[in-house]
Amino acid sequence: MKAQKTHNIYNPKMECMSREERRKLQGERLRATVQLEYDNVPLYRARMDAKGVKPEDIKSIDDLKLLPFTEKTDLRDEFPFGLFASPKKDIIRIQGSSGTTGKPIVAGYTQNDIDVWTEMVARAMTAAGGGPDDIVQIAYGYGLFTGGLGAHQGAQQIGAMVVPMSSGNTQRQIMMMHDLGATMLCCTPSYATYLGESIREMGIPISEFKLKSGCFGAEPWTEGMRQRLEELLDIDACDIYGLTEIGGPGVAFECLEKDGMHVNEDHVIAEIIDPVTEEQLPYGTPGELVFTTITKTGMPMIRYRTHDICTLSDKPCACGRTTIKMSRITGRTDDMLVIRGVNVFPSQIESVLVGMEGVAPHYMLVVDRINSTDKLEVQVELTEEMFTDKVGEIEGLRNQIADKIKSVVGISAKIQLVPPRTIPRSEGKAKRIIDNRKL
Ligand code: DLL
Repeated sequence: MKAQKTHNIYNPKMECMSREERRKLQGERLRATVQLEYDNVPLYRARMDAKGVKPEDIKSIDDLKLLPFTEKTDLRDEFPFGLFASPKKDIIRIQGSSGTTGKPIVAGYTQNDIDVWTEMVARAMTAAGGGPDDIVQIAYGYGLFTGGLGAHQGAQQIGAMVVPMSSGNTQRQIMMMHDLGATMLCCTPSYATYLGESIREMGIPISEFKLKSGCFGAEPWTEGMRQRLEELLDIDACDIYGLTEIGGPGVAFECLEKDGMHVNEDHVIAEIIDPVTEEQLPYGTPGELVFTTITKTGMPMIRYRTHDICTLSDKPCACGRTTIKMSRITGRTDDMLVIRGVNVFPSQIESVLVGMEGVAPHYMLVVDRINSTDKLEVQVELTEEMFTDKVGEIEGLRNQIADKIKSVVGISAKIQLVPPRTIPRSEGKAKRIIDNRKL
């Protein structure tokens, strides 16, 4: 049963204000954020000083381009607390995601930040047709990953009945969804599709479920996947975007028009830049998405480079919200993979392999989507010695690599050990990823 196409709006004042009014608000909030960073975060002060910019130079959002960028590597270098702009006693939550080296990057949230984030998700759930009468099953992972707790807080905020399942345990997930009559589902689109396929395999008619819609994100997906998911579960599937560094899910979300994601612009400023020249690009031109938070106090971010590629649009939406919208993410400018919602960098795999006896530092990551579930295969080249003299040890080596990858990256991978010199060598940038998912 699909959601009724009503356009309920959680915070009409903020979501429907005139563009001019919002720009003014963004300018004021940006200025306050920059001051907070300059006064409290040595890295930002040093970067602004190096560019000759002072907080008082930021008078409106047109001055954003004067400010320095922030990268994921900055979070790693300043790990764990170097980018906090508030005293540690005011930080009430840590969330995290994978960094480039296997060490997680963490973000700290004050009570204010949790409130802001909660409202962003509440807006998303309302836009997907949610309200106090709903039973919301959360099948994003709970823990450092922002998906589970983020969706949980938002669902609670709209007064829904929350079912905090976390991810996995598919049979139990389906049983609860069925018996409790969950009306909304929140998880990655690939897991939702897998749930739909499993329901079919179990032979339970979809008419026995009460699901009507859901907020699906944390990984790239396509219109084709949306159609499949909507058919399988007989729901309206809305996209939801976010990242740990900026505040988790809810940074942008689709309404039931399903035509791009509304950016929560009273809390973040979105820009699209050319990833090479770093110049701002106009609406409609694809480029790298950059966010500046303007209401966070724990770990605000200035011009954070997401490396996600999309377009922005200021075309009006039939739902009545006046915010700009971002398109689906069509790719990334770096080599981060998102597999089953988990961020994976080839460098993490490399850190596991380098120095391990019996393997050469040549590897390839092959990603496939089988039965709607992402599968990672890591092909690893054996050394000549291992291949010819120590064949008996190969099975042990395979298990050792698999265990290490699981503990460093957080997901399991199939390990394929291949003979020496079989992984193609490159003369330029090494190609370490074969992504067969056709996203
Ligand atoms: O994935 C937050 C989230 C949780 C979003 C639940 C939506 C739902 P991270 O683990 O920090 O945070 O990963 C962020 O995931 O830079 C994108 O590359 C990718 N991503 C997130 N949402 C989407 C989406 C969460 N809707 C990284 N479409 C981001 C495509 C997405 N990619």
